Amino acid sequence: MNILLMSMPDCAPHFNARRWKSPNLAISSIAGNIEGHNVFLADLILRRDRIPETVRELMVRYRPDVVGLTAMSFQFATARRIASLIKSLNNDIKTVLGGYHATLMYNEICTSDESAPFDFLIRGEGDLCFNELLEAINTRRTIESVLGVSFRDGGSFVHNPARPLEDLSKIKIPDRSRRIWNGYQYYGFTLDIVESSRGCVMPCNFCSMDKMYGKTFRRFSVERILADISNAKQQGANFIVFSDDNFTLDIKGFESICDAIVDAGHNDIRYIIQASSSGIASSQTLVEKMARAGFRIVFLGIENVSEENLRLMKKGNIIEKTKLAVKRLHEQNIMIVGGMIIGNPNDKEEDIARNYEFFVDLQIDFFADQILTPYPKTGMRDELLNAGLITNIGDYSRYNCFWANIKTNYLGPEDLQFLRWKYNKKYANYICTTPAFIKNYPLAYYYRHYFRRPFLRLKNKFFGNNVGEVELYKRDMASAEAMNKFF
Ligand code: B12
Repeated sequence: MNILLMSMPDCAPHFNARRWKSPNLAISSIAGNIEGHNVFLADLILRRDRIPETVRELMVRYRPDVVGLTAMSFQFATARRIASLIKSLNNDIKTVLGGYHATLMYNEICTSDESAPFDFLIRGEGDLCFNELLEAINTRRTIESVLGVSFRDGGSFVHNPARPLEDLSKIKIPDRSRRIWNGYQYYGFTLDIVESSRGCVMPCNFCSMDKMYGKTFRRFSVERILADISNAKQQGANFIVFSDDNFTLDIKGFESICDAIVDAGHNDIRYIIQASSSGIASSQTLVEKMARAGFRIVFLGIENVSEENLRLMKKGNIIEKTKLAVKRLHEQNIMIVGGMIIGNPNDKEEDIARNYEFFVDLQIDFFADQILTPYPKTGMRDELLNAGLITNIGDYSRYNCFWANIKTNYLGPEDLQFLRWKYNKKYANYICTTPAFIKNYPLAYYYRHYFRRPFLRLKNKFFGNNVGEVELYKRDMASAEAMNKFF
């Protein structure tokens, strides 16, 4: 059979869709584990400007018998539109939805019109499950025997029992050679994704991960991780994002990976990881090894400067650990993307401002300033629902941490939206001026500081149509609103 796997084109507005074009690891991993079929991978982020036309062309060119779609919650509406388009072109093509939204919301999807364009949903890990589903479609086994699948039976869906977590040693490395387009990038580098582990045991209640893996942690073997890096490099990658939710859950394991990367000579490229402040703060040796292995950017879950807010997120008081983690990373010239969550129940404007000031005091290199989002099935959603603080309950297309879907006890959703914009703008000129940034990217710094910014200032002075703050805000929101309109 011909199998086409697609990831969605939707991009969160605070991601620069022109500079950050990431392949999707889920579909590459599933492709690596399909046996005996022709597989094609389409990351639609690479064709954002002409989605309906592209989908039509894909149907003609690859003639798929089965199409698999992956979607996070904010991408689900697009996945439905694309699946509907496919069905309208050829109703015999089988459509399969997988990923976080399908896993968390299968019951709600399957008991509403939202399921109309889908034949199957896969809940949980799909690497081996999808291949079993293909066997069932080919009548080599019964559909009832495929754990983790929901399928149509007459007018309604049947949900097979949940699939136990996979034995990671059985999952082959992703097949990146099946990608049909080039152009993956991160600010001029060629980007790819590799995973070293699955799962997280931390208690943070805003995160969806434990609904995929439970509170568990499994590591791939070092040999498999090296083979995966090597494969990504062969496909041209020179910047790799590790998909692990928290790289520092197993410090000794992480140190071994750093050593193995150096021994294998894979420290000739750059790596980005996500990590917790507590993990990074716990070992000086680890941070030194990370620097040697090529780890250049750490997405650090700082989240907030307020002890009360950290407690509500079930993070514990990590402020001192954050300071130590930042110091250690910067000593090694590793840059930090600081995760910041604003819009906690008791936030006023001054609390939001304090977070930005805290980030500047710490010389955090890039801000990932996000509005608290009540993701489906999270503990945080239940708490906010009970407190009557969720203002958008059902339109998940806005659940990407950019849009305010909540209010606080003092600020409405419009206030929150505006304040995020206001403080993000206030510090826009600070970004890319930190010592770690200058050491990593001196040319980019000098270009921006001595050429681009003065040029833009002059351009604004002579040709800018001097609009006020409110007008500027409205323009920015309108362009964010338009970003994911594909149909
Ligand atoms: C890496 C990552 C990113 C990367 C890259 C994303 C990409 N292009 O793939 C970056 C940093 C860009 C990113 C950004 C965001 N992310 Co993110 N991300 C992750 C992370 C850490 C790993 C995803 C991954 O690659 N896992 C490895 C693969 C193999 O696993 P998988 O994707 O789960 O796929 C498996 C199954 O889900 C299933 N499956 C998935 N799809 C399909 C499809 C089919 C057909 C089948 C059969 C099976 C199947 O099978 C796969 C193999 O087992 C997850 C958390 C986590 N650890 O899972 C969050 C996560 C997916 N992200 C999340 C979010 C919210 C975002 C942002 C919106 C956050 C933000 N505002 O900044 C942005 C949006 C980005 C955008 N597109 O604009 C949420 C999604 C929650 C939800 N309910 O939708 C997660 C779960 C994190 C969380 N805290 O809860 N992310």
